[in-house]
Amino acid sequence: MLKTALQLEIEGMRCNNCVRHVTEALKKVAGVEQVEVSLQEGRATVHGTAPVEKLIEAVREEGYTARVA
Ligand SMILES: [Cu+2]
Repeated sequence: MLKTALQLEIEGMRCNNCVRHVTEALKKVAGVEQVEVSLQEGRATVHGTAPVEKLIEAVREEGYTARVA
């Protein structure tokens, strides 16, 4: 069941490798059920129960900037 969908603005993604890094980082966060990342929109949609601070932290650790969209 998909409980909530959070939208994050991601800064710093330039190619599909960046998309993969961000996607994998988000998927590793406890409570995340599904992740969609759009390079064009610079945006990630995250489904699940993970707290937003953990998501932002995970993206930051990969070298990108995230904030709630
Ligand atoms: Cu890249």
